Amino acid sequence: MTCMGESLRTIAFKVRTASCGGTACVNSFGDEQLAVDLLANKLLFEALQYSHSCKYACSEEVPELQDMGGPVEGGFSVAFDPLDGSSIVDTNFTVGTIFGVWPGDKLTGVTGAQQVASAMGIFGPRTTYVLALKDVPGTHEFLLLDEGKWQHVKDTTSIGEGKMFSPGNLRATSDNPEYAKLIDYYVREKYTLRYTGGMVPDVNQIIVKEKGIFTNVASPSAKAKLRLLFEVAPLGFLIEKAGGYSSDGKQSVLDKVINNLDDRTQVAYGSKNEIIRFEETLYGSSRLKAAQPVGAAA
Ligand code: FDP
Repeated sequence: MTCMGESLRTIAFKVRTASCGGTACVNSFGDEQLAVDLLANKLLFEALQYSHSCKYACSEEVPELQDMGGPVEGGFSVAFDPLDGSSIVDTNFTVGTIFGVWPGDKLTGVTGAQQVASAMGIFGPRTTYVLALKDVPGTHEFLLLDEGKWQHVKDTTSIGEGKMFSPGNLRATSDNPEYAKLIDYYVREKYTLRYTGGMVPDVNQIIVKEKGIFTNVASPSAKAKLRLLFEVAPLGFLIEKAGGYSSDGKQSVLDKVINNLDDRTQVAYGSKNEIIRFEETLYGSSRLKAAQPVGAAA
């Protein structure tokens, strides 16, 4: 985690100083450089090799297991999305790195619940490192200080109720009537819309504000695009360690077996009642029990 933190510092600097168009970045001399997502990818692989405790690593950019030289016994394997939201780098929105850590040498045939740690590096006006460790309660936020140190600034141990929504893949409402009903419910009930289109800031706000719901639902014409291994499971671990809930519509995303490195899924993260409403509205019932009935969207 320390080595990953080192590369997050460098990535933050690059994100801040690279002048990026949609597909290419240039430095201050006008030379074309590696796009920041590819640079982040390279830095993170280097950090994992340097850590001497990583056996395999793979990333959304290089979705095949790469041997990092660490031990299987007592070592870890890491999956990461080097720069999520690369399509909003040019607009200067917040982007971030996501990674999940599994014990040993397996990243398939495992579930998100088997992670020993997960984290996001968040590159916005401030740089933060938000992480959760299996044996430590809560999800923890560290702020990057000017002198280069990480300062612990917040821990989140519960996600309460509050009307804030982040509706991803909204185009799916055109041919998924249940998703359309859910969105209508949020609008009718005067929820506050907070959506950037970057999964890292959109999920981080639930942890920081300790309320809300993030949805990314599929339909026949707008298929699920979020990857279980690189994005959904690590963020699910952060949300559940923070006292929140996750769902693919029927079960926690942490209980889904990762069969292929490229598996995709729909997902929701949020408070308990929001996840109950999400499951009831999409599939008619929820595995979770609320203290009081929350009611599906009519
Ligand atoms: P992007 O395509 O910009 O990389 O991971 C994919 C992702 O961004 C997420 O960060 C984001 O939540 C989602 O796609 C946005 O999808 P929609 O535009 O369909 O809402």
